[in-house]
Amino acid sequence: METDILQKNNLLAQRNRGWFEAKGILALNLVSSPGSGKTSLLERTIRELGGRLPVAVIEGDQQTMNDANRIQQAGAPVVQVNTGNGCHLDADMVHRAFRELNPAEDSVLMIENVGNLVCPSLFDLGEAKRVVIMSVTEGEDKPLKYPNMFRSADICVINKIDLLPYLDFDLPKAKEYALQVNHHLTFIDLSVKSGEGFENWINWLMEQAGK
Ligand SMILES: Nc1nc2c(ncn2[C@@H]2O[C@H](COP(=O)(O)OP(=O)(O)O)[C@@H](O)[C@H]2O)c(=O)[nH]1
Ligand SMILES: [Mg+2]
Repeated sequence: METDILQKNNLLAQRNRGWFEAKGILALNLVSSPGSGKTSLLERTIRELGGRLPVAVIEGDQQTMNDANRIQQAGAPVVQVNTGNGCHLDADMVHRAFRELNPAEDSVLMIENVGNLVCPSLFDLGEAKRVVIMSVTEGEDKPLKYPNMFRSADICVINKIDLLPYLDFDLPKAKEYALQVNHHLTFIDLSVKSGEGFENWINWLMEQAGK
């Protein structure tokens, strides 16, 4: 039964990928533990990109409209998906949210997945790139504990580096562990709060969008 669900999801994800490509939309799937800073990263990205690159957002959470409200305040169109008991977004939810959102051609579609490092790793949403966000308050061993998530990601953002002076977090070790499970992974260290390293994220986004 699990394989059936995943196979069906993969087909729908491929269909999403076709829709995104047809409209020239760069779709990114943001995955992380709760609280690592996904919504904060999106808020600052929307503000910093300004008119350079339109951003639309699909927000996934089990409950509440909180993140959608934050994104709306930041100035981007957003659709909130509540998954109830579900611990991840799937391709069909994204398809329906995408139709409602109807993002502009040549824009970026940010999909904030439900916060946890387990279920979202199994479900392709049709994204071009999967971004795993880790924050320095989480401990450096998370890639070893949740290898599927780090294996399925294309890039790893390490957030909250403003807190490094107050913690024992070993940044090189965290990267070494992540590379053990996925040797293709690349890293962007940044602080959404202070802005340190943020230009590397913006540059990566522009490059992915072909700008
Ligand atoms: N110190 C610090 N706190 C941050 C940073 N980025 C996010 N936060 C805080 O982390 C908490 C969780 O952020 P949020 O964006 O809601 O995380 P999400 O659950 O992954 O969407 C909030 O209190 C943010 O203000 C950062 O770079 N540095
Ligand atoms: Mg959030």
